[in-house]
Amino acid sequence: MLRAVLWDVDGTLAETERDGHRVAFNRAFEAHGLPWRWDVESYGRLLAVAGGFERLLYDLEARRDAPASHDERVDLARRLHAAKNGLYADIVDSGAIPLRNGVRRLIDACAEAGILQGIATTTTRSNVDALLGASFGPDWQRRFAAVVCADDAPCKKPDPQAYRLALARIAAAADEAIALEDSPNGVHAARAAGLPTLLVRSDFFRDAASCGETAWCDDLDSRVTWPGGEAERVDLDALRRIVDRAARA
Ligand code: XBP
Ligand code: MG
Repeated sequence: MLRAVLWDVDGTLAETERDGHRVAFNRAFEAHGLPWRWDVESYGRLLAVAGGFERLLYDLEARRDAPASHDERVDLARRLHAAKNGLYADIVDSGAIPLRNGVRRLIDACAEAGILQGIATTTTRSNVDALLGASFGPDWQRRFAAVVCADDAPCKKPDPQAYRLALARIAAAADEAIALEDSPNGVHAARAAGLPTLLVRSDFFRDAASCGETAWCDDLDSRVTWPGGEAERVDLDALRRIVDRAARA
Protein backbone atom coordinates (compact mmCIF):
# COMPACT_ATOMS: atom_id res chain seq x y z
CA MET A 1 0.00 0.00 0.00
CA LEU A 2 1.34 3.43 -0.96
CA ARG A 3 2.40 5.55 2.04
CA ALA A 4 5.23 7.70 0.67
CA VAL A 5 6.50 9.39 -2.49
CA LEU A 6 10.20 10.21 -2.80
CA TRP A 7 11.11 12.93 -5.27
CA ASP A 8 14.37 13.34 -7.14
CA VAL A 9 15.13 17.03 -7.85
CA ASP A 10 17.19 17.81 -10.96
CA GLY A 11 15.39 16.67 -14.08
CA THR A 12 12.34 15.39 -12.18
CA LEU A 13 10.91 18.40 -10.32
CA ALA A 14 12.26 20.77 -12.98
CA GLU A 15 14.49 20.78 -16.06
CA THR A 16 17.33 22.39 -14.13
CA GLU A 17 20.35 21.12 -16.01
CA ARG A 18 20.54 22.75 -19.47
CA ASP A 19 19.47 26.31 -18.60
CA GLY A 20 20.27 26.22 -14.88
CA HIS A 21 23.33 24.30 -13.69
CA ARG A 22 25.07 24.30 -17.11
CA VAL A 23 24.70 28.04 -17.59
CA ALA A 24 25.79 28.68 -13.98
CA PHE A 25 28.91 26.53 -14.47
CA ASN A 26 29.78 28.54 -17.59
CA ARG A 27 29.26 31.82 -15.72
CA ALA A 28 31.53 30.53 -12.94
CA PHE A 29 34.24 29.71 -15.51
CA GLU A 30 33.89 33.21 -16.93
CA ALA A 31 33.98 34.87 -13.51
CA HIS A 32 37.24 33.01 -12.77
CA GLY A 33 38.78 34.18 -16.05
CA LEU A 34 38.74 30.66 -17.48
CA PRO A 35 38.09 30.08 -21.20
CA TRP A 36 36.13 26.83 -20.66
CA ARG A 37 32.48 26.58 -21.66
CA TRP A 38 30.20 23.53 -21.64
CA ASP A 39 27.86 23.37 -24.62
CA VAL A 40 24.61 21.42 -24.37
CA GLU A 41 26.02 18.31 -26.03
CA SER A 42 29.15 18.03 -23.92
CA TYR A 43 27.20 18.82 -20.73
CA GLY A 44 24.79 16.00 -21.64
CA ARG A 45 27.72 13.59 -21.78
CA LEU A 46 29.13 14.92 -18.49
CA LEU A 47 25.81 14.25 -16.75
CA ALA A 48 26.84 10.60 -16.57
CA VAL A 49 28.91 11.84 -13.60
CA ALA A 50 26.54 12.54 -10.69
CA GLY A 51 27.32 15.55 -8.51
CA GLY A 52 28.37 18.97 -9.77
CA PHE A 53 31.71 18.94 -7.94
CA GLU A 54 32.54 15.42 -9.18
CA ARG A 55 31.48 16.39 -12.73
CA LEU A 56 33.77 19.39 -12.65
CA LEU A 57 36.72 17.43 -11.30
CA TYR A 58 36.18 14.71 -13.90
CA ASP A 59 36.32 17.35 -16.64
CA LEU A 60 39.39 19.07 -15.14
CA GLU A 61 41.27 15.76 -15.07
CA ALA A 62 41.03 15.64 -18.88
CA ARG A 63 42.02 19.28 -19.56
CA ARG A 64 45.59 20.13 -20.50
CA ASP A 65 45.12 23.73 -19.37
CA ALA A 66 43.86 22.71 -15.89
CA PRO A 67 46.22 22.95 -12.88
CA ALA A 68 48.90 20.28 -12.93
CA SER A 69 48.53 18.80 -9.47
CA HIS A 70 45.54 16.86 -8.21
CA ASP A 71 45.29 19.00 -5.04
CA GLU A 72 45.17 22.19 -7.10
CA ARG A 73 42.48 20.73 -9.35
CA VAL A 74 40.40 19.74 -6.32
CA ASP A 75 40.80 23.22 -4.87
CA LEU A 76 39.79 24.88 -8.16
CA ALA A 77 36.81 22.53 -8.54
CA ARG A 78 35.66 23.41 -5.00
CA ARG A 79 35.84 27.16 -5.70
CA LEU A 80 34.13 26.86 -9.08
CA HIS A 81 31.41 24.64 -7.64
CA ALA A 82 30.64 27.06 -4.80
CA ALA A 83 30.51 29.95 -7.28
CA LYS A 84 28.28 27.89 -9.60
CA ASN A 85 25.78 27.20 -6.83
CA GLY A 86 25.45 30.93 -6.07
CA LEU A 87 24.96 31.72 -9.76
CA TYR A 88 22.45 28.87 -10.07
CA ALA A 89 20.39 30.37 -7.23
CA ASP A 90 20.35 33.70 -9.13
CA ILE A 91 19.03 31.96 -12.26
CA VAL A 92 16.36 30.09 -10.31
CA ASP A 93 15.35 33.20 -8.36
CA SER A 94 14.76 35.01 -11.67
CA GLY A 95 11.94 32.50 -12.39
CA ALA A 96 13.73 30.94 -15.37
CA ILE A 97 13.29 27.33 -14.22
CA PRO A 98 9.61 26.34 -13.79
CA LEU A 99 8.41 23.08 -12.24
CA ARG A 100 7.76 20.33 -14.79
CA ASN A 101 4.22 19.49 -15.92
CA GLY A 102 2.13 17.90 -13.22
CA VAL A 103 4.64 18.31 -10.38
CA ARG A 104 2.64 20.87 -8.41
CA ARG A 105 -0.58 18.91 -8.99
CA LEU A 106 0.94 15.66 -7.68
CA ILE A 107 2.67 17.30 -4.70
CA ASP A 108 -0.64 18.93 -3.71
CA ALA A 109 -2.58 15.69 -4.22
CA CYS A 110 -0.12 13.75 -2.01
CA ALA A 111 -0.36 16.42 0.69
CA GLU A 112 -4.16 16.36 0.59
CA ALA A 113 -4.28 12.55 0.80
CA GLY A 114 -1.79 12.36 3.68
CA ILE A 115 0.87 10.60 1.58
CA LEU A 116 4.30 11.31 3.08
CA GLN A 117 6.72 13.07 0.74
CA GLY A 118 10.48 13.18 0.76
CA ILE A 119 13.32 14.58 -1.34
CA ALA A 120 16.27 12.37 -2.27
CA THR A 121 18.83 14.17 -4.40
CA THR A 122 22.56 14.31 -5.10
CA THR A 123 22.38 18.07 -5.47
CA THR A 124 23.49 20.57 -2.83
CA ARG A 125 20.89 21.70 -0.25
CA SER A 126 21.20 25.38 -1.25
CA ASN A 127 20.14 24.45 -4.79
CA VAL A 128 17.05 22.62 -3.53
CA ASP A 129 16.23 25.55 -1.30
CA ALA A 130 16.53 27.96 -4.25
CA LEU A 131 14.41 25.85 -6.60
CA LEU A 132 11.61 24.95 -4.18
CA GLY A 133 11.67 28.36 -2.51
CA ALA A 134 11.13 29.99 -5.92
CA SER A 135 8.24 27.62 -6.70
CA PHE A 136 6.49 27.18 -3.33
CA GLY A 137 7.73 30.08 -1.21
CA PRO A 138 9.96 30.15 1.87
CA ASP A 139 7.92 27.53 3.76
CA TRP A 140 8.34 24.92 1.01
CA GLN A 141 9.83 22.41 3.48
CA ARG A 142 6.53 21.85 5.27
CA ARG A 143 5.38 19.75 2.32
CA PHE A 144 8.19 17.23 2.88
CA ALA A 145 8.71 14.87 5.80
CA ALA A 146 12.38 14.42 4.83
CA VAL A 147 14.79 16.39 2.66
CA VAL A 148 17.95 14.45 1.88
CA CYS A 149 20.58 16.27 -0.21
CA ALA A 150 24.27 15.75 -1.03
CA ASP A 151 25.13 17.45 2.26
CA ASP A 152 23.40 14.57 4.12
CA ALA A 153 24.20 11.73 1.71
CA PRO A 154 27.68 12.31 0.26
CA CYS A 155 27.70 8.98 -1.63
CA LYS A 156 26.07 10.18 -4.82
CA LYS A 157 23.64 8.28 -7.04
CA PRO A 158 23.78 5.52 -8.27
CA ASP A 159 24.65 4.82 -4.63
CA PRO A 160 21.36 4.22 -2.74
CA GLN A 161 22.44 6.25 0.33
CA ALA A 162 20.11 9.22 -0.28
CA TYR A 163 17.09 6.93 -0.75
CA ARG A 164 17.90 4.75 2.26
CA LEU A 165 18.29 7.83 4.44
CA ALA A 166 15.04 9.38 3.17
CA LEU A 167 13.14 6.14 3.88
CA ALA A 168 14.64 5.96 7.38
CA ARG A 169 13.75 9.60 8.10
CA ILE A 170 10.14 9.22 7.05
CA ALA A 171 9.95 5.77 8.68
CA ALA A 172 8.53 4.03 5.59
CA ALA A 173 9.45 0.65 4.14
CA ALA A 174 10.72 0.57 0.55
CA ASP A 175 7.73 -1.44 -0.68
CA GLU A 176 5.21 1.12 0.62
CA ALA A 177 6.93 4.00 -1.21
CA ILE A 178 7.72 4.99 -4.79
CA ALA A 179 10.65 7.00 -6.17
CA LEU A 180 10.19 9.47 -9.04
CA GLU A 181 13.39 9.71 -11.06
CA ASP A 182 14.61 11.01 -14.41
CA SER A 183 18.07 9.50 -14.93
CA PRO A 184 19.73 6.07 -15.12
CA ASN A 185 21.91 6.92 -12.08
CA GLY A 186 18.79 7.89 -10.16
CA VAL A 187 16.82 4.78 -11.14
CA HIS A 188 19.75 2.56 -10.16
CA ALA A 189 20.00 4.34 -6.77
CA ALA A 190 16.29 3.98 -6.02
CA ARG A 191 16.11 0.36 -7.17
CA ALA A 192 19.18 -0.50 -5.09
CA ALA A 193 17.29 0.87 -2.07
CA GLY A 194 14.46 -1.53 -2.95
CA LEU A 195 12.02 1.13 -4.18
CA PRO A 196 9.55 0.79 -7.03
CA THR A 197 10.59 3.58 -9.38
CA LEU A 198 8.69 5.68 -11.89
CA LEU A 199 10.99 7.03 -14.59
CA VAL A 200 9.82 10.52 -15.63
CA ARG A 201 12.02 11.02 -18.68
CA SER A 202 13.84 14.36 -18.79
CA ASP A 203 15.41 16.19 -21.73
CA PHE A 204 18.94 14.88 -21.33
CA PHE A 205 17.83 11.27 -20.76
CA ARG A 206 14.92 11.13 -23.20
CA ASP A 207 16.52 8.33 -25.24
CA ALA A 208 18.35 6.49 -22.47
CA ALA A 209 17.95 2.73 -22.50
CA SER A 210 15.62 1.24 -19.93
CA CYS A 211 17.49 0.75 -16.67
CA GLY A 212 15.27 -1.31 -14.40
CA GLU A 213 12.47 1.21 -13.81
CA THR A 214 9.10 -0.12 -12.61
CA ALA A 215 7.01 2.31 -14.70
CA TRP A 216 7.74 5.10 -17.16
CA CYS A 217 6.28 8.30 -18.66
CA ASP A 218 7.40 11.41 -20.56
CA ASP A 219 6.00 13.75 -17.92
CA LEU A 220 3.49 13.53 -15.09
CA ASP A 221 0.66 14.85 -17.29
CA SER A 222 1.31 12.19 -19.97
CA ARG A 223 0.40 8.53 -20.29
CA VAL A 224 2.20 6.33 -17.76
CA THR A 225 2.94 2.68 -18.49
CA TRP A 226 4.03 -0.32 -16.44
CA PRO A 227 4.06 -4.05 -17.18
CA GLY A 228 0.41 -5.02 -17.49
CA GLY A 229 -1.04 -1.55 -16.94
CA GLU A 230 -1.27 2.08 -17.97
CA ALA A 231 -3.05 5.30 -17.05
CA GLU A 232 -3.80 8.59 -18.81
CA ARG A 233 -1.57 10.56 -16.45
CA VAL A 234 0.34 10.15 -13.20
CA ASP A 235 -2.05 10.60 -10.29
CA LEU A 236 -2.37 8.90 -6.91
CA ASP A 237 -4.47 6.10 -8.32
CA ALA A 238 -1.77 5.31 -10.91
CA LEU A 239 0.98 5.43 -8.26
CA ARG A 240 -1.01 3.05 -6.02
CA ARG A 241 -1.51 0.61 -8.91
CA ILE A 242 2.22 0.72 -9.77
CA VAL A 243 3.23 0.06 -6.15
CA ASP A 244 0.66 -2.76 -5.77
CA ARG A 245 1.85 -4.34 -9.02
CA ALA A 246 5.50 -4.11 -7.88
CA ALA A 247 4.59 -5.81 -4.58
CA ARG A 248 3.02 -8.73 -6.46
CA ALA A 249 5.88 -9.10 -8.99
C1 XBP B 1 21.59 15.79 -10.22
C2 XBP B 1 23.01 16.01 -10.05
C3 XBP B 1 23.50 17.26 -9.44
C4 XBP B 1 23.25 18.51 -10.28
C5 XBP B 1 24.10 19.68 -9.85
O1 XBP B 1 21.00 15.51 -8.98
O2 XBP B 1 23.78 15.12 -10.37
O3 XBP B 1 24.88 17.10 -9.26
O4 XBP B 1 23.57 18.26 -11.62
O5 XBP B 1 24.01 19.94 -8.48
P1 XBP B 1 19.56 14.78 -8.82
P2 XBP B 1 25.32 20.11 -7.55
O6 XBP B 1 19.09 14.34 -10.16
O7 XBP B 1 19.83 13.62 -7.88
O8 XBP B 1 18.65 15.80 -8.20
O9 XBP B 1 26.26 21.00 -8.28
O10 XBP B 1 24.80 20.69 -6.27
O11 XBP B 1 25.90 18.73 -7.36
MG1 MG C 1 17.64 13.74 -11.49
